[in-house]
Amino acid sequence: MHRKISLTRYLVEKQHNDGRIPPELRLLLEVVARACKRISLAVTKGALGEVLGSADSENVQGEVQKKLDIIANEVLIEANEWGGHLAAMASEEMDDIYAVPHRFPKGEYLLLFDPLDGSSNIDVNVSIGTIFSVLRKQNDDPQVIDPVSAADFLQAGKQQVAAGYCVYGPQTTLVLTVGDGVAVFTLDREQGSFVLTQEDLRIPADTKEFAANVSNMRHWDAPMTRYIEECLAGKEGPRGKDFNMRWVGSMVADVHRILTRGGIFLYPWDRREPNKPGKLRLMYEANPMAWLVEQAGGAATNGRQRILDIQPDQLHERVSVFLGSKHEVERVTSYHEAL
Ligand code: P6P
Repeated sequence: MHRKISLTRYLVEKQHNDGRIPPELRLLLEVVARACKRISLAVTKGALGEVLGSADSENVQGEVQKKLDIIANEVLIEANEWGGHLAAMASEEMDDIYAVPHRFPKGEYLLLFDPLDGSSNIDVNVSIGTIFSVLRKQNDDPQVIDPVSAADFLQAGKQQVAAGYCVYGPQTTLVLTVGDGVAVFTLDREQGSFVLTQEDLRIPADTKEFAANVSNMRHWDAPMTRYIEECLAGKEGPRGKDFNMRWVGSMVADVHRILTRGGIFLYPWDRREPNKPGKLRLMYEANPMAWLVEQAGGAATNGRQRILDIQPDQLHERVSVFLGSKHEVERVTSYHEAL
């Protein structure tokens, strides 16, 4: 039975015992966790909190925003802007970056987030979540007074110093990595704190479970179609085993299942919008999830390249995502490379 300690103690130990994270990063992670607790409270109110439904506005992606999308975004901004640990923030819900206002102290970290991923599930009471990624501002020369810009965020995912998500499901669960494995914290609502419930998550290299929106099959290119058709062919087919399918339509919920019991998540390019490399966003969905999956022994590619090696050109750029059990990701990636 592993130790039951709070998130705060876990982070203090990472800071003092392992020298893994500096105090400002520990503060940042505690503030993000506190914001997730507030978002969880708003989410669980549902119709009683008058937080369901559309906000009658669109985000930078051209997607209709839900009221909770905007609430979650505001909670994260307000919780993090005054602490002195950040230079700026970037969000799926905001066109440009949010530089910490002059009235507040500045730090060296850059926080990126999808404040409420899977929001199409909000009104039907299916798990949703907050995804976050932390980078360090590169030119942190105190003499350099230049204002932070979107260009500071355009770093490959392998530059992340922390990444995680909070899934608002039957439990509210925070999953985090600072580069030495993946830890899971469950919210104890009576204490009001996140408690460590799993350490060193490991994803099995093999799986019989895939997560894809198969209704898009006619729009896929050949390697993706081949991979899924082979899974559907089951034990009579080339894979020689039957597969199961799970698709929540909420990346946080699908990735949490894969981190917990294995599987492969696939969201490829498709010909509905051929100019977009995929649906999911690189900086605040694919990168944090890819790092978590790799830290748990899995793999994450865009079909041809390790996601964490991709050098971003734009803050909101999209990417194809294949992540989860290592051997399956390697297989579907090899099908793309064979093209
Ligand atoms: P589709 C949610 O909108 C999201 O960005 C991810 O959380 C999820 O995995 C995906 O889109 C679902 O996409 O096309 O199946 O609705």
